Amino acid sequence: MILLSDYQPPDWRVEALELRFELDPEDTRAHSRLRVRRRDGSAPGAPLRLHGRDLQRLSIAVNGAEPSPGGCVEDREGLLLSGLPDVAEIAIETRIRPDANTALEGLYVSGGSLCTQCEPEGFRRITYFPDRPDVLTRYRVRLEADAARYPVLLANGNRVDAGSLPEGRHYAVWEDPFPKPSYLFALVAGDLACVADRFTTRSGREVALEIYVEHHNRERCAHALASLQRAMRYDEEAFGREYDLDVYMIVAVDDFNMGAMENKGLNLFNAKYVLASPDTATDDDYVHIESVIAHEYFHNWSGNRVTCRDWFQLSLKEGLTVFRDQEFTTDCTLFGVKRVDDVQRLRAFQFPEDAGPLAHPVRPDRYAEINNFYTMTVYEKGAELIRMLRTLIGRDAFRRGLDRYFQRFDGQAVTTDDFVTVMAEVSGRDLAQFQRWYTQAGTPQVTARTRFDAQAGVLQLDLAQRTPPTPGQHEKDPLQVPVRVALLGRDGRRLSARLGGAPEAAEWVLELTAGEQSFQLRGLREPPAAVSWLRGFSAPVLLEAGQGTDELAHLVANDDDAFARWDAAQTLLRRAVIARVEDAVDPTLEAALTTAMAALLEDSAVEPVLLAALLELPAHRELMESFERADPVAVDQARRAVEQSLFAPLAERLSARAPERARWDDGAFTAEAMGERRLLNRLLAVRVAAGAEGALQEAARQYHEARSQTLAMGALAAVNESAECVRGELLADLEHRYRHDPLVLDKWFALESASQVGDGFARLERLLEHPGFRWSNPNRVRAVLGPFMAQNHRHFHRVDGAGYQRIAGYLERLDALNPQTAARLVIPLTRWRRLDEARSARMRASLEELAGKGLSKDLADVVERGLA
Ligand code: B3K
Ligand code: ZN
Repeated sequence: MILLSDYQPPDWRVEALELRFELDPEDTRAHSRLRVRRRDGSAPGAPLRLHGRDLQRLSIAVNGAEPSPGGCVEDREGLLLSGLPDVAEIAIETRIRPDANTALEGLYVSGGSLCTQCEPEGFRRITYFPDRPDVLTRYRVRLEADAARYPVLLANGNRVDAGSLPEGRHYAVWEDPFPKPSYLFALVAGDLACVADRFTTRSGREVALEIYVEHHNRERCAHALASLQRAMRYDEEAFGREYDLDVYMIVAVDDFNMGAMENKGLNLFNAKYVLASPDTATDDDYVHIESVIAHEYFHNWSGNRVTCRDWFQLSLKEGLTVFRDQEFTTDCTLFGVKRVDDVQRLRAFQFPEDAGPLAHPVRPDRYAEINNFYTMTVYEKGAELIRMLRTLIGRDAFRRGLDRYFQRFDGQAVTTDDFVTVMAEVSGRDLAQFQRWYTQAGTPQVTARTRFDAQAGVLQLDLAQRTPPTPGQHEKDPLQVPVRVALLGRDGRRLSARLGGAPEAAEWVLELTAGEQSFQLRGLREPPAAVSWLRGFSAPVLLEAGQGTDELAHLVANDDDAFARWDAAQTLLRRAVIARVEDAVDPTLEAALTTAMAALLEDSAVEPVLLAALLELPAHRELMESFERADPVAVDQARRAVEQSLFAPLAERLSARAPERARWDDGAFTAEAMGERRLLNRLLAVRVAAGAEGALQEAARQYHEARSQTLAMGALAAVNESAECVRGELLADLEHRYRHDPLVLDKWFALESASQVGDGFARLERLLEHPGFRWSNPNRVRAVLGPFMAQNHRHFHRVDGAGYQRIAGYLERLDALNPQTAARLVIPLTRWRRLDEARSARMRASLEELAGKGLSKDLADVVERGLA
């Protein structure tokens, strides 16, 4: 177990690093030369730790001589060099086999290329080095390889030399002028097409932008390139951040453990987040590509120029960078609905994490395997903390704080405390209590009640907070929670009032800091018809305000805050599903919902994209969190039953509201067009779910006529739970048409695996035997196993536990190849506490069985915490 409290600064600095690679998939030689210097103030005689893993060491020399046996000791972590003078030059040669590397960490083979993934601890699989983020140094890298097989040779920084070598080989030399930690190192060798453009920074620096892909994909890079240019401009305008090298490169590979990696000047990307054309990528894919491209670009400052002192500080770069990419997508692409999308994701994924056995603080204080801490909590909840800081200190102070943070810590490896300290400094506010958000796990539960004194014109708001216990943290302290509120009058407009001594306003941020606290809004001339709580989702909490159906319906009809309006609808919908799960159908509530939905469908002022969100029921994963324990199949059925009962009476209105299909079927990447397509698909899905006449045929037509993949996929998603033969026909067509296109084929795999109709087990087996299935490709494995667990409730949650057993078996097999991906996919099996007793026992039994199998450290860590 690694503890934050054990942190010690490094005893040695690395002043410069030269690397020379003789690249070959079966036998790569890495020659490394480090100049090290004992750090002032380090313990006298402290040895130098070089991390190393699965390396074959061919030679080592200290100042030109072989070290004595006692001076160089090999242990589980790597090498320990002792008796060194205060300055030394260390030369090491290692041998590695990229083609045998299925973990996809370190140097490995994807397609015909050699590529690397070093964050967090992959560099130690390439060569011996102090592989920790607080050791920053300048890199000079020389790559040598066969010229025909690997015509493209890339590393970080600027290319300073290149040329040919005997025997058909060639070389390139790259220098990165910015000191960096080893996790940001990257190299690529391959036969790749380069799609290029330029960007001129605001100070006039010319930057070459280059995207490298397999030759047949060169036509699919335009969107990624344009996204990069938008992100670069936005970072200058919104955050004052400018790019700093002569070239910015992105390489797309098919085999990648996650989305992308922000290596300095040389990002590596899962091809899924680069390649797009309107017929092979949906609007959601376009939006994700744009946001991942932006995210990795934004890391150039929040992560690379200012990096993390240790991995406990991961959210320093990830929370801040997610916040930055969310802002970008809000301002440039999705506008009002982005917040709704993000909250939906947070509730469906982060809240369950925070409420389950894997809960951990945004800044964890211990870990067994750091790879398992790239979580929704560190990323998305981390971004919520940054957003709350901005809400609390105000936009201007926040922006000044960011400037000061980047300036003060440029070139350093720092902590989340350092970040918050700067924000406290610029705002003059005491943020000591706010720091608890970083150290305390669990989603706070906030309850809110109001009392109106008509005579005095005062509304009293009583708030209380409580954070439930999480593993290792039983007692919780109150947090500083910004609760943004407004009041709506009978006519649906906002009411003005005064909070404390502040001037009259129509929206307020209540700062809840105690366990229980009251606030007064004064000067109200009429009783509020509804309270609009937690506007813009001002804090990542579960808020329960005990509002009645009428009040919520009033918000659904009138609230001018998109999030709060949507949230009011979600609360009503959630209640309707919960009632059905508890066998207590609430006809009044369902009728009120139908009336509210009917009114929304008639209201032309509601933007299509928001309407699509308002018509959507809370996700199954989120609904499961409403119960101590629940039968997941029953929850799914109740959810479907509510959908049907709500929308069946609205069939005609739903068709009448549908945007004109031919007009929007062009794949244009504009907010307007994407909103219309989202609504089209949503209305189709709702009509199919409600069993509306002709809806299935309409879906088939939409699929066959679609020019944009958004509409084709919308049709497939709509029919995927239908037992009619149209489902099979459309899916067979998709598979046939795109059998040579891995990214589209992944979607076919995902649809097949998600569907609950027919024999899901037989289908799952066929998918695993499909000629296109490869255990070594994370995208494909995720496409098959992920949707089965997330959506195929009937099979995954079969009462006899057969679904759990199968998945556990597959994960054991996957673990032998790719521990990181296995450790991620096992998470649904850790949710046994939420299930009804029969299923709970069976899921737990599968997890226990898996625990006994000699697993990788990655998988064992999640399984053990899942059982604890
Ligand atoms: N920093 C990388 C994630 C690395 C994950 C390693 N298991 C991508 C990102 O967050 O931008
Ligand atoms: Zn990131």
